Amino acid sequence: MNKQTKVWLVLSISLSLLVLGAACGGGGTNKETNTPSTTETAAAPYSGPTGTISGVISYNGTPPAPKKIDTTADPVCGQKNPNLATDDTVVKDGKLANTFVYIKDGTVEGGKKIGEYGWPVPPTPVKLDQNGCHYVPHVLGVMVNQKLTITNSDATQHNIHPTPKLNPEWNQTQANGAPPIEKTFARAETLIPVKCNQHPWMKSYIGVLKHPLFAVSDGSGAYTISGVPPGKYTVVAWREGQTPEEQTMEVTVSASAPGKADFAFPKGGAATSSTKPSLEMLPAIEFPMLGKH
Ligand SMILES: [Cu+2]
Repeated sequence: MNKQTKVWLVLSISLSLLVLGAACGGGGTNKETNTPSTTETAAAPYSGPTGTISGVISYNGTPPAPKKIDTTADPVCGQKNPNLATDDTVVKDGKLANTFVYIKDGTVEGGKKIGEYGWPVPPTPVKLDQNGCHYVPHVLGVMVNQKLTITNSDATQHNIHPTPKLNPEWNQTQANGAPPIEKTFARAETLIPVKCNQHPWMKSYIGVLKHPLFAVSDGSGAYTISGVPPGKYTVVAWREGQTPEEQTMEVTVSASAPGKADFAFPKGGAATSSTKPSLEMLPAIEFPMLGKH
C-alpha cells in the first residue's frame, strides 16, 4: 500500500536520525571533534573529600568445622602443609573472614552516579599466591584491567583455572619455579571462582569491579572500604557457597560521619528467630556501572 509505505519510510528515517543522534550525542557536546568514535571519553575522576564504609561480618550459629584435606595425590602438598583444611568458612569468635563487600551502585552527593566517575586503575598489581597448596588470599578484589599477578610458591605444579561468566575462561599450568603469570579482566564480575586443575580442593574467588570501592573481611570479620565519596550507596556483602549468598544494605556516607554496615551470614540463621517474609529492599532497576559512550 502506498500509504503504508510512506508511514514506514517516515518511521525508518526517524529511527535512523535517532540512532545517529544517540551515537553522536554521547559526549554531551554538539561540536564536531576529530576523536575517533571508537575511543571512549574517560570520565573525570571524583576529587573531593572522602569517607569510609566499615563493618563487621558475623556468622550466625555454629560454623561447620574445617575438614582435613587428603593430599595423598600430591605428597608435596602434605609435606609443606600437613594441616591443610577446607577454607570456605573461616570463623573466629563468631566473626566471618573472606566476605567480599563492595559498593554496587549509588549516588554521590551532588547527584552523579558512582559509575559516572572515572576510576583510575591502580598501577600496583594484585597478588594471588599458591602456597601450601591453597590460594592466598582466598578472596580478593581487583579493578577492571588492573594487573593480577599469580605466583607459585610450592615445589609442585599448579594449574590456575578461573571460571568466569562474563570474562573469557582460561586455564594455565604453572610449574614449580615458573615465572609469575600476569592477567587482567576486561569486565566487571562478582565474583569469579578460581580452581586448580591439579588439586581439586583449591578454591579462590576474584571480584572484578570498575571502581576500587571494595574490601574483604579479615580474620576478625572486619572490613573497611576507604576513599568513598559522600553519598548514598547500595552495599553488597558476598559470601561463597554452593549457591553464593548476597546481602544488601543502604548506607549513607559523609566525610565526617563514616558509613557502617554490619552483616551476618547465613541470613535468617540462629541469631534471628522471627523471620519476616523477606522483602528485598533493592529496587528492581539496577544501575549498571558501565560508563556511557
Ligand atoms: Cu594446585
